[in-house]
Amino acid sequence: MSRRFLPFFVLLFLITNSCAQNEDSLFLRKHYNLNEYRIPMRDGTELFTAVYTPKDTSKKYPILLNRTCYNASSYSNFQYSGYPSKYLVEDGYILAFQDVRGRYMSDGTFDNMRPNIPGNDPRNKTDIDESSDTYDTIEWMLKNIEGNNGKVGMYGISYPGHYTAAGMIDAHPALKASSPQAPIADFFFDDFHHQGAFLESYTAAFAVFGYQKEERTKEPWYRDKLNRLYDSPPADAYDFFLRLGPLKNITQKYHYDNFFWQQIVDHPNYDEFWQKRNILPHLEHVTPAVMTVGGWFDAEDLYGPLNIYKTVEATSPETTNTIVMGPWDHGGWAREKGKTTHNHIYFGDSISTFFLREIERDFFAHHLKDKKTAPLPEAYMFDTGSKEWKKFDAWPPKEIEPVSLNFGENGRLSINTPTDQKAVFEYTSDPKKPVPYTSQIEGLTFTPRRYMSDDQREASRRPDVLTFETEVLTEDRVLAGEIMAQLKVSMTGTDGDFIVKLIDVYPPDHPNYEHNPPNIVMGSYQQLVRAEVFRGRFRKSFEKPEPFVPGQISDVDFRLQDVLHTFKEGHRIMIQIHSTWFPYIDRNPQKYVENIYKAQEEDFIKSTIKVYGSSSVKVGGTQNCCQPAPFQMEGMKMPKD
Ligand code: PG9
Repeated sequence: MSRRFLPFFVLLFLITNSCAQNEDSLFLRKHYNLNEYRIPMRDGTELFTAVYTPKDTSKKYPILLNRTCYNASSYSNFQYSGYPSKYLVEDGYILAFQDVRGRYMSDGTFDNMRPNIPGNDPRNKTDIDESSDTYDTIEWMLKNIEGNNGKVGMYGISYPGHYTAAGMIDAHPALKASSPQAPIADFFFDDFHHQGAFLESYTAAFAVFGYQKEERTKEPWYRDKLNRLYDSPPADAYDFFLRLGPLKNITQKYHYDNFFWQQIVDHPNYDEFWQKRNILPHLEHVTPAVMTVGGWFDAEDLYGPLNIYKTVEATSPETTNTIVMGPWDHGGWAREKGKTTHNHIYFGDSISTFFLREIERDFFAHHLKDKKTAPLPEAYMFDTGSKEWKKFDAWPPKEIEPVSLNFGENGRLSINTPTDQKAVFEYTSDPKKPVPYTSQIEGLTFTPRRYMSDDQREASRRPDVLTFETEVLTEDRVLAGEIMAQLKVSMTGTDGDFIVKLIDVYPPDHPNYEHNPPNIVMGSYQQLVRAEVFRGRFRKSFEKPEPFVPGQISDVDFRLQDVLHTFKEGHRIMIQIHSTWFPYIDRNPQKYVENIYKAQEEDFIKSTIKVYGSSSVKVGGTQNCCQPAPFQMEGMKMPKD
């Protein structure tokens, strides 16, 4: 399709899409009544809750509850954003939207990832947390909302996904179905940090979570703080953040009065502040049926959905527990774009509609309306290489063999065959010329997204990026499950980050996609399948960091998030290793300092890094070697009461 028509089709899509939403809003207004309540919690705090109830009072309906820090009022006065899905609205539910404590129209004080108070029975828990607020809300609604059938479901994407998971802890007996979608599990591994490294690309987002409101409001109270950055947003984030320099300058210039930023600065390690905000250790004896949903290209919360599913599987074997992972970015399944793409890659048509209509709709109808539906598989997973849905009776699947990817001279990557264990691969990492995280010039984002399937050719051509690739595959190779990087490294510096990437290298003659502009050449494209950063100081413990001894060989073992990807015949598998990934990740000074958030300009030094041939990347199945599963990891024990 020539670009000449593109604007017309874009306009047509926007018009039809808004008409569709107007149509759905009209449906909501025609078939639902709306009331707003202030629900008292056990400590007397009132939480604002907007509730739609079906006008047809001849039937009883389940309640679907969404608890959010992003303004329940935005779902009120019959505005319909397309979420929850129109299929749920058409099926008939009591739809409740609640501002969590301390946000918008609710009272109380906001706390990011409010720690769960472990242990006591929810009915007489005196301290409050998100679990007790959910329990009290459900108890109140069952008694005060006419026409409910005594069953409750919860759902939510991202932070609301976290609140859905929190509601599963010491759950109210009426809570029968929970769908945490792209849920945050632990802010030291989701969103703001990845494996101990800080996501500098999230700098602007702090404004949303770092100021207490002074009164009940339906408008964001932090807009002026957000505009400290957005008033004149940089067109090139790489240039902007490089010139901005060390993180201490963010404190001085932008977040000097932001309580959440100060907490991050004061807690650079995985100390009790973070441990007690990790939801995973509390997900025990879960009673509602659970369907966790995530996107393989979710740059914000990928750790969360995968590990909430695995934790429930480990702690609550008697619970119906399903995971759905599709070719989406953060929350991508909630909106139908027609052609499902991520950045330059095309995956198929109407994949979100398939999920909303065939999977999510049946999950809630089965557990809340006793509708007879085909049972969901344990794992409903989209293969991002073969571009098809696959069903497994376990995740990671037991029937797909893991592989060991081993490094050899001349950039050779071998599958399962050991290579030259004595080989040494070397690069010099310069924090003044960090490796860009994206091949595109990206401005200031709330959070970056497109990079998750981006082209890695520019990176692979840099001298500070080690690149290894297999021979051309003579048959399809499916990689499915967990990934563990096992690196043996030494350095001239005393600290360092390691980024490991798993990449699908397209054949030189691969055709371009019509949804891309002509300059996006898919021949020889190096599609990012999975990448993760690890801040080397945490190689022995996330709670107690340690410097490296220059020249001494150290083990750096860390997890990347799971994959399901068929590397097709004619493609190659590639691994890249480097030590900066900017400005997605902040720069490691490479000289060990107690707190990188307070590092000075002069602390940033070049470091020559050696990666030894005995390193490897294990892909597939369950990887328990070297590092236990997240909720079993040292430093993630249940916090002391
Ligand atoms: N998990 C998402 C997020 C949290 C904090 C900062 C930026 C993004 C979300 O709740 O949308």
